[in-house]
Amino acid sequence: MMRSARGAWVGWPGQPDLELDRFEINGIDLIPVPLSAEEVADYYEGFANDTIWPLYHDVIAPPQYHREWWEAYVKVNRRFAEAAADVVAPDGTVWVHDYQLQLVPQMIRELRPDVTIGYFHHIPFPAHGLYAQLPWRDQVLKGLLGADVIGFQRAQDATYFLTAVRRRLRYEVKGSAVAIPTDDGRTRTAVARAFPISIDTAPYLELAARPEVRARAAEIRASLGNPKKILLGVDRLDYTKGIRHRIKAYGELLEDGQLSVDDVTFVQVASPSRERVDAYVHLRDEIELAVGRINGDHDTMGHTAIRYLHQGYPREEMVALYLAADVMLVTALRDGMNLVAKEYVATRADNRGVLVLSEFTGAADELRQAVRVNPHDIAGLKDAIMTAVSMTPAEQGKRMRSLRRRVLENDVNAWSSSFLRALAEVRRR
Ligand code: GDG
Repeated sequence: MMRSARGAWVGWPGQPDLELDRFEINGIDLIPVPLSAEEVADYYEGFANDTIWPLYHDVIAPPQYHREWWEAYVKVNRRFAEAAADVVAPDGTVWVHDYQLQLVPQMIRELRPDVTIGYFHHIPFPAHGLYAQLPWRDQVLKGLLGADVIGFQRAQDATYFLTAVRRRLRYEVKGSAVAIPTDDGRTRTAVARAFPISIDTAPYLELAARPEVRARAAEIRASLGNPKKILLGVDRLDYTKGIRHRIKAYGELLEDGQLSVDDVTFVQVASPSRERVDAYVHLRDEIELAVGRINGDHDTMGHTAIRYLHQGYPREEMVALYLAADVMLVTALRDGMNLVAKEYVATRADNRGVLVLSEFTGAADELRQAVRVNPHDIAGLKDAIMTAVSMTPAEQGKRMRSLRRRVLENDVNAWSSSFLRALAEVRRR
């Protein structure tokens, strides 16, 4: 999309204290914005990942509020806004992404009143009772309202945002439109609504059809001892993903004798994430203790209960895992969308396999034919796992066909086109 729009990509190069000149790659202009090691600690690991992330995910972990983190957030947001304002064409369009940059829309508007500004929020927006905790709640709302279109994953997120706007700022809200008073005594309109994100389906379809990827899936099954059923979880190692709840439910099923390691193996890929944030260090310890206990209690010489992989893999391997899995477990306690659910569905061209999906994911709004779960309800989660493990091929096929139709029709191209269409409509007004 960036290439066809001949756009420039403004972003952090991913290493502290790395100053790079702008450069071009694959026909895209890249504009690096540097961060010092201290800014990575205060702005990124601090305010973005230890204040906003837990607050916006229903305070599953306690958010930390520190004034110096906020100051770093303002400073870095300004740096991004200036970089974007510098490169955007006259009357051009800027599309700002995600919770690390919530002040950028307003900052760009001040620098470049000629441009059209979109913002997309990849994570949930919290209910007002939680949002109100944020010491800088009004500043963040005003930052976001600098955009002409503010996109969320779910209708619920947009509703929570609009409620916060009405209650905190007392701006008039009609449907999805907010009337924002301007300095010259007039009003400007911003639109806030849902644009559920999706995946680029083409590479998943292509990889899933490749003979060597299919052979790798068979090899994975064989290396696990050809169990009757393979359960799979794929997540960044994050407390929002409900990995502990999933492991607990599975461990109890082994304990109760409803499942046996002779028939079933659970593969959990937990890719390393935010390893310098305390909450993530504790989570890793908890999960590894639970996995060690369950494996210690249930493994045999030939079969393992949980094959736990704290590693990242190339996409080919992920697709082979999706193809090898009879049941995909997505049990997030809160998740903006959850792309893993959509990737699993996209790869299942044989219309086999069962998706167990938490109702607290954005994906649950669309993927109605999944086995729905409330991951906090361990008994319900156990029932859902048993339903999935014992589902007939005919029932799997019926559900998977409907899930696939949905994902293949609403892919990431449909998502970006609909967002950009909404922005173009604002511009015409
Ligand atoms: C945020 C929101 C929203 C994971 N491990 C490996 C790997 N992955 C890939 C998955 C998937 C992606 O990372 C994770 O996306 P999710 O959507 O599941 O979750 P977040 O990272 O939390 O993303 C989320 C998303 O933004 C988009 O708006 O859906 O709610 O939290 O694509 O496949 N990929 C490879 N190796 C790994 O080990 N190659």
